[in-house]
Amino acid sequence: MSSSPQTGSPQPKPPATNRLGHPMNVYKGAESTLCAGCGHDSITAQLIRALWESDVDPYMVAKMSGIGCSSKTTAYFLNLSHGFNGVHGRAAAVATGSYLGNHKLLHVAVSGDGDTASIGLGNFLHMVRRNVPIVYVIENNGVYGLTKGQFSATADKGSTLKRGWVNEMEPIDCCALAIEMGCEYVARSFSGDIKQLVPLLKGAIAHHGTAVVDVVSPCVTFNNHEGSTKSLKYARDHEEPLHGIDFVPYYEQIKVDYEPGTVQEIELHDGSRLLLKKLARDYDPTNKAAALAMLEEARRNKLFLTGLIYHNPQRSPNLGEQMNLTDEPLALLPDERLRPPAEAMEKLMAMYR
Ligand SMILES: Cc1ncc(C[n+]2csc(CCOP(=O)(O)OP(=O)(O)O)c2C)c(N)n1
Ligand code: SF4
Repeated sequence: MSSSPQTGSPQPKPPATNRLGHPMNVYKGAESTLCAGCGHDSITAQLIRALWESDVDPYMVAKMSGIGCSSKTTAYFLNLSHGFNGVHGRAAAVATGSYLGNHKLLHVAVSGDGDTASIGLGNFLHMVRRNVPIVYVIENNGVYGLTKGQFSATADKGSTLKRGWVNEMEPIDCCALAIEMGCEYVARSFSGDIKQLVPLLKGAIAHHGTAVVDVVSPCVTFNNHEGSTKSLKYARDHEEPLHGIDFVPYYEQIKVDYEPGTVQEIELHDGSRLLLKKLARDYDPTNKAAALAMLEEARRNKLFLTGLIYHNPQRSPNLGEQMNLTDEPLALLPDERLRPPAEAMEKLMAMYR
């Protein structure tokens, strides 16, 4: 006897899919092991959304990173993609090499501010100068998170560490540097600003050359002051361990939603304050000199300017175009097409005899 169709109970809605027919969870990765409340996790969530909404084929992505809490995040999105963790500061270099091997892949590099602005600065600048097509995300928390909070080169002058040390040095502004080096897509945002970050990432994904997205991303370990009952030390001294794992206090992620052209003050987990200024709707991002002047003015007023800071709609050739790369990726060419024939080698050698 056939069972009659059930009536009355609503059918569960199938998950929304993108143009490739994938639900968003196809773009997810492993469970994050970062501290609860870390800004980097918000950026991962926005990257997942931006890749999904951009209909990116997950099998055609290469995720590159160095070493650091930020660099760990490539494991937390796009399970189905290619990925490589390089040495600290070398995301730009390994992504450049990977791009030359297979320029059909979308290259996404995730880096920290220590990674990019200190040890990896030279690599970063040369990636930009060569206009390597890479979505380069800087998860900028002003500290070396993974190695327990030393100042990074983007830390503001006058900011203090948990133990009271004051940063006496001027910060490096990765956006200004990128514009100086010829980058044609430069944006800055805040990790908790979903409305702003997703479209900026989508723009970066669609860009044909290097796209730098510098995202201010709070590190909750700022809150680990001696004497605080939320500190790691306090927790270690007072916890009754159930498992042999580190205790990291739980914090809420900081979320913001504010209008273009306005300033938003944010209190970070350690009680310090950050002033974000969103570029006005009528801001023209195509004027390079004005973009640099705007960044300088923001720096003088201790503001973080957010939005699409610079975009050159007249695109310059990217690295692949400059090098006349074959349409077929080098990685897929058979040996006989990759190796120069014996006569060509002989001719070349003859030139040096
Ligand atoms: C060549 C090299 N130098 C130094 C280190 C030690 N190290 C690992 S992560 C890190 C800093 C990470 O800071 P950042 O790039 O700002 O990322 P975050 O952890 O704050 O996300 C350092 C110095 C290393 N692993 N390799
Ligand atoms: S140490 Fe800081 S940067 Fe690293 S996971 Fe924790 S909150 Fe995030």
